[in-house]
Amino acid sequence: MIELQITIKLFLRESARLDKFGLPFIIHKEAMFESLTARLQSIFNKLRGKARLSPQDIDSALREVRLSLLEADVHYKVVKEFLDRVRQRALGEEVMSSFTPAQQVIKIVRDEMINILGDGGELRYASSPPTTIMLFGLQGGGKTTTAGKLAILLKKQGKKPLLIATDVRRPAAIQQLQKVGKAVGCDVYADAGQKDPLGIAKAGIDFAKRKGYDVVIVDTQGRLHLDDELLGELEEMEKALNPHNAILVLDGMTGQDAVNIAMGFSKLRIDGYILTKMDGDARGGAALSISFITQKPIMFLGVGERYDAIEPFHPERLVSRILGMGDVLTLIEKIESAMEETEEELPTSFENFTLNDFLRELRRMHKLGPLEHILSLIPGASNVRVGPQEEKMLKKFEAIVLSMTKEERENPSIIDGSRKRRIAKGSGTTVQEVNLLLKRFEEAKQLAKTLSARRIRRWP
Ligand SMILES: Nc1nc2c(ncn2[C@@H]2O[C@H](COP(=O)(O)OP(=O)(O)O)[C@@H](O)[C@H]2O)c(=O)[nH]1
Ligand SMILES: [Mg+2]
Repeated sequence: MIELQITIKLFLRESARLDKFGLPFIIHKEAMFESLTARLQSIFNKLRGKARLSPQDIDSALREVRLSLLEADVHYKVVKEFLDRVRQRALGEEVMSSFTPAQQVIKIVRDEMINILGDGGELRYASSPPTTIMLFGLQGGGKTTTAGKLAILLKKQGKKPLLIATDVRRPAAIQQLQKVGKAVGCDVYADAGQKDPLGIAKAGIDFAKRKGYDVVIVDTQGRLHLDDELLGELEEMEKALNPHNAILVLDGMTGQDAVNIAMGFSKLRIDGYILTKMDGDARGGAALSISFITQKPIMFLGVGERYDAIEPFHPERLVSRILGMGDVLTLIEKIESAMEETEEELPTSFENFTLNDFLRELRRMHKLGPLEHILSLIPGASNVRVGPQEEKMLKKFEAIVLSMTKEERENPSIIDGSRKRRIAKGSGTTVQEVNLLLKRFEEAKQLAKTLSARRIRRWP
């Protein structure tokens, strides 16, 4: 319990500081589900203004929710089912008699969105290795990239994966997979002389057995459009190999098209989906529709071009992001894992926030990864972005604090003009930058205190 409180405090402090540091530098840019999130937030804000909600209030709010979902390219069947469920519960006793009706409605919307998204799917492992994973999908959907991402995930779990290149039709495809393999440190099985994808896959699996690989990831060929020939070939491979995981990789930016493509692949045994490009301007339609329509789980989300940009699919987290609540759990997890690495004493109070705390926080932030990714996880900051300029500034801040003496860090008020010049010189910065850091530090200190109260109250 105490640990949890500390973690939450840390989170609040991280948010506080990021709010303060991030904002002066931020450039607005489209983030995951930005427009859907903005629409829903404005609908909820209208509801929040009312002490009591009438059935008319709820109906008109739900009409707006309906429009925003359709605009986000959510399948109409899903929209209808979702709204039916929300309406039924929202018109029930629990909301009408509540003292916080808007929050009740939001909670219902949240619950039902999670229901619609279904449970996330997980990889199935073979009792005797190698486990086989086949990635299917149209060309450009992200199969090859995702193969590399999965290899990284598996390696992190202590597994030894092997990538198998079976896309023989496109000449550059094998080289592309080899490049990916190199980038993620995973061996690639390929045979440029072979023209039969099934033959290559079988030989690759044999190779994996002989050489002690635990998992093989088969990258298959795709085309720009679904056709019977492609489907026929892939179906033959899928039947012959009977993989432990048959995964369809879908471009999340294509909205309802992704659902149509999934239905097009229904001749194959598909166990689940990976939605890629969820970092861009994905409107959310694919994610919100596909499991409900096809009754198959989403397993992972691809959230960037880098090979570490993949996340296991957690419906409740995605919903929190869609509703603009930020992805608190993901952030807390990240902070916790950064903490484990630092083994530093836990700061437990907002009261004595010194430059030493500040330094530790700066370092922790570097460990957390690119700032813009962290920002996207924070409630209210989900549509802000930070560029390399700002990252550089944070590094400078770190250098400045490092150039201070112990006394100066504990009591910044003693830092006068000559001390500032010394610090600037020592850290390779300017006096103006030292001043900026001190100003930011004061602001962060103030904000950490006030925000700790505000954020707790923000959501039910
Ligand atoms: N932004 C973003 N780009 C991605 C993601 N996954 C794949 N891509 C990009 O999509 C393009 C096509 O990917 P590729 O793996 O070659 O697709 P394939 O034809 O299905 O093998 C490449 O430019 C990738 O960098 C993702 O999650 N986010
Ligand atoms: Mg490919």
